[in-house]
Amino acid sequence: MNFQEYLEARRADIETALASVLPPSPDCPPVVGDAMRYSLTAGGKRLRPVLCLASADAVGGDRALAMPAACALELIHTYSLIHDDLPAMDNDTMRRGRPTLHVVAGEGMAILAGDGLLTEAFALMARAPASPDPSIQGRKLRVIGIIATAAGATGMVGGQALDLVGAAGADDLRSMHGKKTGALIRAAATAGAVMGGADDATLALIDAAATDFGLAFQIVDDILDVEGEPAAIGKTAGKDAAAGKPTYPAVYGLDGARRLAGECLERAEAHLREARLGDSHVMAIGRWIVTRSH
Ligand code: GRG
Repeated sequence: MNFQEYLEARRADIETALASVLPPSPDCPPVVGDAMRYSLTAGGKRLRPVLCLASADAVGGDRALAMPAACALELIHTYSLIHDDLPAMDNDTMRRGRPTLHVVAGEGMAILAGDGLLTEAFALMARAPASPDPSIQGRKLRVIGIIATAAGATGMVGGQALDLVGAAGADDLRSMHGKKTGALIRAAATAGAVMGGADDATLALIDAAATDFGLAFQIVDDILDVEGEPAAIGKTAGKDAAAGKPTYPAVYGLDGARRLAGECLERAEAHLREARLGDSHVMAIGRWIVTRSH
């Protein structure tokens, strides 16, 4: 199966799985369940869940075991976008090609929908996979820890906090983005590998490669913010630069930023080759990250 076919097949699996996740229970009031679904089904790339499943596949694991973590990652990612778009943060009105949730449902409901998505991600991972096998339960617990650390104050929340107060100058751009965007991408790759039963050496190499994927992702995001068409990227373009934030093109120039992204890809490939995963779909995801147009 070539990568495009693989990507389409995994995305279809993920859409089916996500559709069964919301609403979490009949006890969930439709007003918040509908708000959660509005943003979740708005048509994102599903990069993080696809990476999670590809990582489980690459290490020869059972992909189905990684599906709850894959869905949880997308719930957490969607919550982060909803909260990032709030007037108190980036104050964006378009996301994933639709008006942002706070525009259509109000700020309070957008906050609650984000809270609901974040919390449901952990409820989902706690209940699934429900295998009685203690080794599967052990992997599951490890993955819950990996994802919690990546999403929390030492990861995404911490990176967002640094961004919010403008604490990151050009020098620590990489560290701030490593937390804000990179941590969840790393967690996607490592969670999949853990659920797939990877040994520690392979896991470390996948983690190293995914660190470079995360950096490349952010660099390309910054490039698309300069060059991308709003219709293609599904959000307002040029906001970061207009806000005077230090972006990769602003610091390194467009060519310099493109070169940096290419270097990330080369480093990631070296790590994956060392793990004998250079020909895996995980590597193809890295190439997709760098060549994407939205
Ligand atoms: C609010 C705690 C909290 C965190 C927000 C991720 C994030 C932290 C903010 C998003 C700001 C932003 C646009 C960062 C650039 C990188 C990024 C996460 C882009 C959006 O991810 P994609 O391109 O989106 O994977 P889709 O819609 O395709 O899923």
